[in-house]
Amino acid sequence: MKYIYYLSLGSNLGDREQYLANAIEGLRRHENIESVTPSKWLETAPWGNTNQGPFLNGACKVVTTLVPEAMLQVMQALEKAAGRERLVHWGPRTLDLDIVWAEKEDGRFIEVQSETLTIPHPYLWDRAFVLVPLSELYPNFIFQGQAIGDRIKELDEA
Ligand code: PH2
Ligand code: MG
Ligand code: MG
Repeated sequence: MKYIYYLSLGSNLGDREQYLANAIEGLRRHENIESVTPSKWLETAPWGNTNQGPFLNGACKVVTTLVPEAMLQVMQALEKAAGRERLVHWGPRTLDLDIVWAEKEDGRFIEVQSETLTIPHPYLWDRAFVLVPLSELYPNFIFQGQAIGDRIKELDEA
């Protein structure tokens, strides 16, 4: 059974581009990860806690046999390798990797609700910095009956 994960990537400390590039390389090196397709990176203003520097954000599509909890562990190891320190909730970070959406290879979407993991990501539909790169990888994405392009326009006008 294969899984398709859509990840959001973000960095707003140090060499942001290098942290994102290393994360993509780290995913590609994993023996149980078959393919990794990154979006373009874009610079975004901080959302939520606005008292921090601008982010470099992007998304990537991952095809793998890893189950969600195993995928999360791989991502957390990469965050740790990037020197990620969890000091402030929504605070500055060298590397943040989040699973925002997941499907099985037959296209059925995956829901996870555990202590460590929530899929779909609870703020998926509220953050342009997630949706703009995601739309590049998944232009036909529809969530709660709404097309991703329409949602991006709506957020832009808000
Ligand atoms: N991540 C956050 C909080 N705020 N803002 C932007 N622009 N980009 C992020 O990746 C981001 C954020 C918490 O994960
Ligand atoms: Mg995050
Ligand atoms: Mg995170």
